[in-house]
Amino acid sequence: MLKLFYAPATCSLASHIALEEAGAEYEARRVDFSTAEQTKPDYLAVNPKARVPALVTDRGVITETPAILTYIAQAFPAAKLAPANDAFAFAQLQSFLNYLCSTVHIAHAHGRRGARWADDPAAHEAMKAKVASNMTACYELIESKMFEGPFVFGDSYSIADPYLFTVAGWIEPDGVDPARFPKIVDHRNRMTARPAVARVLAMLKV
Ligand SMILES: N[C@@H](CCC(=O)N[C@@H](CS)C(=O)NCC(=O)O)C(=O)O
Repeated sequence: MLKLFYAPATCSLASHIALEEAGAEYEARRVDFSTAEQTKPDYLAVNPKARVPALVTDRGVITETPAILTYIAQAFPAAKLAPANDAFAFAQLQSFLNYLCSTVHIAHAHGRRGARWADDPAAHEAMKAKVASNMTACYELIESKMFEGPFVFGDSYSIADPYLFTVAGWIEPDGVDPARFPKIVDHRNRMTARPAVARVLAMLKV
């Protein structure tokens, strides 16, 4: 059975929702950030990157949200979470996932994880000070150029949607004005009404 290593209020939410949407049988295993469990030998044996998510499959461990989401979509084709047999549409999907992973998530991380990039507390403050404006620029691009509606790729719900939902949860914590992004906020609200999303959110509250 698949096993997802996750932590609440992190990017692992996207993979968690995708597993539910796919109707996968999986075990969800919480990693306790309050004790820095992600840095302990037992977890490093699963994911030496010391991060969540990590998805354990019968063929090995998958890390990196875009890779996990794509695996879920391809392992459960009946759920139709990614375009099949359409190289361009699949590339567009990858482009969206990778933008969230490599640009938006990194801009967000500069607010809380500045120690990855600098030791100087003044540099941490300088990085924090840029988060709201950098994230605003990212959401502007998504809202105006990337999001088709009602889902990220028009009428087709895909693995891009739980990932956008996850990243849109950072709007307020990152000091971004949600009123500037009506499409993203509307998508976020509609996502919470999906049974798969509601199940995961209820499970995370326990
Ligand atoms: N590129 C990775 C990023 C994973 C990542 O940074 N996860 C964060 C939570 S959102 C984490 O585990 N942080 C733990 C830490 O920094 O100690 C992905 O997209 O899966």
